[in-house]
Amino acid sequence: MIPTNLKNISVIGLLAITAATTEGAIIINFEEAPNGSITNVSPGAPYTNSGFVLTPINADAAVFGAGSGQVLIGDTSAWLGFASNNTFTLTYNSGSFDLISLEIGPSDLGSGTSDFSIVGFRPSMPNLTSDSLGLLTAQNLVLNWTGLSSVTITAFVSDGGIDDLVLIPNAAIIPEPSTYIAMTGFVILGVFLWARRTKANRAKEAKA
Ligand SMILES: [Ca+2]
Ligand SMILES: [Ca+2]
Repeated sequence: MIPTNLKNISVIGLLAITAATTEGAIIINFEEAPNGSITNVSPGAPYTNSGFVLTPINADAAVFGAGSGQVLIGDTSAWLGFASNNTFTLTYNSGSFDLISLEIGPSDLGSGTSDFSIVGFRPSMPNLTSDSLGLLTAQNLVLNWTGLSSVTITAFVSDGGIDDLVLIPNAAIIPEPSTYIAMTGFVILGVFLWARRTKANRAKEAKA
């Protein structure tokens, strides 16, 4: 049986690691767009937020505020919509980034169903790809892609939209594997000290 103290130490260690990996995430949900607004997004006027830039290849795109009359099907909040085959490129202006997840879906400006192709580019590493076919409603796509230099997002078949991008800029202070090793070492040291103290106490009790 694992002593209760030992269990607690392990749980604290795990919590510290979990908190570190989600720290510094940027969520782009387009909710800064005024209600009812439609703001064109084009190659010369890309969408920017917190150092992230979303640039389309043509002007068939817009940020739609809630209540604009157009929706990402299945989601009535503000969103970014674009015509089919209008590829968006996502970059971060201070280095690489991680794309944890995003919402994708068909736009009600189209025929109501769309395919998505998302490609992640990493320096000196193979590209990452994710294809989602026949989307009828918005869905959250978890990617957990790390170390990206850029990502392209394209809707095919019919108009599409995105929302709720969860991103981690790599310029932020994020623990590297060596930090985890150091943290694990710290936990092991704690367990060792606890075990030694328990042993010493037992020895004292035995003598008493
Ligand atoms: Ca939104
Ligand atoms: Ca949403």
